Amino acid sequence: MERIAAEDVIVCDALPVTTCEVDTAGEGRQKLKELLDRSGIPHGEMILEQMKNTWGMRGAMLLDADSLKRLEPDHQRGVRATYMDVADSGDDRSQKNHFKEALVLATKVSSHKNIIGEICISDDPDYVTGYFASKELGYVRITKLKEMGCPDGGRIFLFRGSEEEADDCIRYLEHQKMLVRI
Ligand code: PML
Ligand code: MG
Repeated sequence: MERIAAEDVIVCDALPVTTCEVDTAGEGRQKLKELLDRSGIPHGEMILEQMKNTWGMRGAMLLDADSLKRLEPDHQRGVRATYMDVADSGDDRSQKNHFKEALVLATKVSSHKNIIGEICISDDPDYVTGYFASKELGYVRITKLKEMGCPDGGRIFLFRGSEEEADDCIRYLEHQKMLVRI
C-alpha cells in the first residue's frame, strides 16, 4: 500500500475498442503488420521479429520505431507500466480479466505523446487474443496471434522522439498514476 495525493492522479477514458476476427495466427500477424503500416510505422516484419526476444521479460520492450534501437535501461527487465487501474473498481477482482487489465495498460501507455503504438501477445499459454493499440486506431483486439499452448508472448511499446523524451517516457510509464474509465 502507498498513500498518494488525489491531484497526482490523471483520470482518462479508455481507448475505443474494436475486434478483428481471424482464423489463424498467421492471419493475425498479417493484420498486425497492416495496423503498423496504417500507423506510419515502418519495418513491421522486423518489429514482429523482436517479439522473439520478449519472452520472460518482466516488463515491455521499448523500441525506437524508426531505428529499432531498444531503449530500456535493463533489457532483461524491460519497462514496467504500473500505477494504473480502472476508475470504477467495484467489480469482482477474484478472477484475472486479461482484457480489462490490458485495456487499462494500453490506454495509459498510448497516451504518452511519444508512444505511437503498442503490440501485445499474451504470455499466458491458454490465451491467444492479443492487440495493437494507439491513439489514432484505438485498442484493436486480434483474436488469434499464437497457437494455443504456446508460452511465448510479450509487449513492445513503439516510441518516436529524442533521447530526453525517452527518459520522460520511461518515467511516465513507470510512475505516472492513472485511473481509466472503462
Ligand atoms: C485482449 O483480450 O484484448 C488481449 C489481452 C492481452 C493480455 C495480455 C496478458 O496480460 O497476458
Ligand atoms: Mg501475463
